[in-house]
Amino acid sequence: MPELVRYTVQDDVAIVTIDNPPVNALSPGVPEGIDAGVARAAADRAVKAVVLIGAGSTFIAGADIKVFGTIPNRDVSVDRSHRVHALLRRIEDCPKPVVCAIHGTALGGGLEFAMACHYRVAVPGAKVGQPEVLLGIIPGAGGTQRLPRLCGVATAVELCTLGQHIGAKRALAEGIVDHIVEGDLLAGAIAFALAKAAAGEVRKVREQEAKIADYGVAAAAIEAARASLKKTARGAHAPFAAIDAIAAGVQGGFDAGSAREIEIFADCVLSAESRNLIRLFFAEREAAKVPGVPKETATLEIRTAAVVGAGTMGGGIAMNYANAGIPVLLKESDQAALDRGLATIRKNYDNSAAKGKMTPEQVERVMSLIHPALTYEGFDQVDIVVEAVFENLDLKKSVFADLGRVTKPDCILASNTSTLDIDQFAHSSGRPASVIGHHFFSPANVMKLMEIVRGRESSNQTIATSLKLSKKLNKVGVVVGNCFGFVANRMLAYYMREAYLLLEEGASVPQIDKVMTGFGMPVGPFGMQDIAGIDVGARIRQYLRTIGATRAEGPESPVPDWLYEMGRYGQKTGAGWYRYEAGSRTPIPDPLIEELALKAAAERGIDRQPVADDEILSRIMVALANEGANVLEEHIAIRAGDIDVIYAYGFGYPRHRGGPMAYADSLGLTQVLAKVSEYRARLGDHWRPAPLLDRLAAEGNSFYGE
Ligand code: T1G
Ligand code: NAD
Repeated sequence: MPELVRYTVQDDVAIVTIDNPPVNALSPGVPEGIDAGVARAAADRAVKAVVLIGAGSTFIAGADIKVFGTIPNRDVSVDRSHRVHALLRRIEDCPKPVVCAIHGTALGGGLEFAMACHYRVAVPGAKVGQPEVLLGIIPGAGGTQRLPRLCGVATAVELCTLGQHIGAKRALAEGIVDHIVEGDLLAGAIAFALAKAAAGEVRKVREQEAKIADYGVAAAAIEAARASLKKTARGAHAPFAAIDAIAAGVQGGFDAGSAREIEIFADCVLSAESRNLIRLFFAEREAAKVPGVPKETATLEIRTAAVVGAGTMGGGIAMNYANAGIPVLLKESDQAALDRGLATIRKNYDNSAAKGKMTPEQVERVMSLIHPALTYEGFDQVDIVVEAVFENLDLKKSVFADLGRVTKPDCILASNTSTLDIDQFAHSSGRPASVIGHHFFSPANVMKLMEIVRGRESSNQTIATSLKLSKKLNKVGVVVGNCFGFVANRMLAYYMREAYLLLEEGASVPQIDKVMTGFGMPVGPFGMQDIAGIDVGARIRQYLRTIGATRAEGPESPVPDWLYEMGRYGQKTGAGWYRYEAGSRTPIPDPLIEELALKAAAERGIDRQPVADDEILSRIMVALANEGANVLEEHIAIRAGDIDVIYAYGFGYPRHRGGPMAYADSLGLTQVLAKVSEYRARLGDHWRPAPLLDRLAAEGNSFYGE
């Protein structure tokens, strides 16, 4: 059994080192080891102070998330929490100064252990946070009580409800950290601890009341947070639970607040919301592991890049590279298009600066990394090219033929195509092993998802390099197979099919969008299409008709193409499924859509009737899961978790619901299959159950159990 916590003495200071790779999680044995170390130091007459520090790349990154799945019931959770709270009090009650030395991250239980220490020092690059809400829980080891006492209620509420990690500089300014150590952390922490010992200073955070004393200020911060969460939580409960625990401590004091925290934590950790979010946490890490692509596969260094096409996507993709500090050539077909593309990039950065997210110097630095081009000059030097020209097969094939000619032999050739066959480009380039899809989502500089589309001959090196690069670009990379629309857009076609058909049957555009936002989607299907552009989908349907194909099996509603012919592309033309006042993004329902739906219904011989909200949600979600089952069966997606990660990051699918596949599992696949069969009988054969769904339902299995 490796020693998870080590005890050494240096310069009369006890060093308690946590060594539980990879992230020093508070796995069983770690809290106990820390407890024993501090107790030993307290009893050791030769020791004047204690330093708590992490071995490896980080301090404690929190409780061991894997353990949560083993909590059988509420009583066990409450009992475990009481034991952790008592343990942290023992650390806090140590008569000698206990200093926590932070590098890497101190997250969740890691920050809570740090706050039970009397002082916290950190290196400049350290990060701290209470990200528990991202797992559907709240801080469960006194964080909702000690944090407000260090940084005040407003900041504590912000950190506990948003779950973001903050840097050492801000943590110092907020009073969470007491000192920044430039140079060697351990030496700095020992010096700090000895100074406190010499001064006889021991400070218990639980006794610090100054920052929560003004009840009026605290209550106002709590109410303001509750009000803003009502707009942003999209149905998640944990953020509200975190506020309740903080409020209980502000109103009733540390002990009452701690008791409330323990109760609330128990409710959260056993909730479906937490199960979904924890499953998604591990699914995201699992997505980085691709069967057949060994972990040790050699990757190429990406130091320079190029993007072909500076339109909606090309510009955003170039920004991703510049944001990552990678110089990028941005090539267009003509000066006017190039100027337009650069102007959009500049506007995006100026908007970020206006919101205080970047300084003007930072804007100039990233802009200086984007090099406009009208020729392929310099392409022989770059490590990767991303193609983002019009979604036209022949055009892309000719661009890949050029790229095969002008780039160096090991340059990666990626395409941002939404739907087209990667293997055709690979062939044109003459270097299929280096060709791969890097499918970003609009807006490309914002959305975190990157579908990595492996072609028939994409090499393991190209795939592994793409996965590593996705992290460098601050994206979540998921490897998918090559088929029309890959995973995200292929399933989306069935999501949209049902939305269009429900409209023809009698539902309204605002009703359908309201049902989906009520479920937790950031925007409904029609609002989303108005953002992405009705023209993008229309051009894809036009291309498919030339090859006798459709996006989704079943009746194809003519309404979106009628809007396209009317030049109603959505927000970019001031009208689409909704109307928009000039300069506004607020959707205004348009009676014209009802007229078009009536006309389409008449053409299909449908008598439009009111449609219940339940029917809308069920049809759309069951269609998504059924096609997801086909995508899994065909190995276009490797795991159900990959699909859920794709939908969480690509379309903002509500994370607390786990994703389309986890949601189907929560309904029970027997139920889902019954719904598919019911719709098939009522609506037509296009509702054919996916063979995998059939089999899993028959086995009483689930997508995640598969
Ligand atoms: N528990 C168990 N495993 C963990 C873990 C954790 N807390 N954090 C990471 N791992 C695993 C992860 O699955 C992966 O495994 C490997 O470590 C590397 O992670 C009481 C209740 C720290 C910023 O939410 O945010 O404390 O795939 O790939 O990109 O109030 O991991 O290699 O097998 O993500 O460098 C709160 C979660 C817990 C932090 C590092 N803490 N972790 O990112 O590496 S709840 C968190 C992270 C809590 C208390 C409550 C990140 C990271 P594998 P990685 P990374
Ligand atoms: P767009 O029309 O906004 O931009 C395409 C750009 O390519 C234009 O500026 C055009 O001038 C330029 N171009 C055309 N031929 C060129 C050439 N030979 N050399 C250099 N530049 C050339 O289109 P977009 O929305 O940015 O889409 C680009 C690609 O990204 C398409 O394959 C599309 O399917 C895909 N995509 C789009 C979205 C989206 O939401 N818009 C999302 C994901 C992927």
